Amino acid sequence: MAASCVFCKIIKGDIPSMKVFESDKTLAFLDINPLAYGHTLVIPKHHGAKLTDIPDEHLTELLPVASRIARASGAENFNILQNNGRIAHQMVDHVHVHMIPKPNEQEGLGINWPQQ
Ligand code: D5M
Repeated sequence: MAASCVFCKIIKGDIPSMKVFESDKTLAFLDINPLAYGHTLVIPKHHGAKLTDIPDEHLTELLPVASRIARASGAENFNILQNNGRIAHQMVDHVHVHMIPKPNEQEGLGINWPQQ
């Protein structure tokens, strides 16, 4: 845990979030500034800024959880994105995997999220 980290505060419950999944080492919640409806972040509870800062055992659930969320939401088209460092557009210094649905215009949202 890092005292000043916004995602550590979400893990502790000090900042509210729309949680999608939680286990002992992983948390997923809706992105506060979504690029698409259902945009979700999957994070390790172990604090580290970049992927290379996190021990392997804390990374094992990230992609399976992102995959499960994409499947459960019904998103047929989606991007998985993980930024490291400012030049790579990382704004929050706690590792996070983005799951960003890509709605099919002809099918509306194409996903099954409840209204926020
Ligand atoms: O993406 C960082 C992402 O984190 C960006 O899409 C906004 C999101 N964010 C920032 N603060 C919050 C809170 N409090 N709740 C939910 N989502 C949040 P990056 O890859 O670092 O550019």
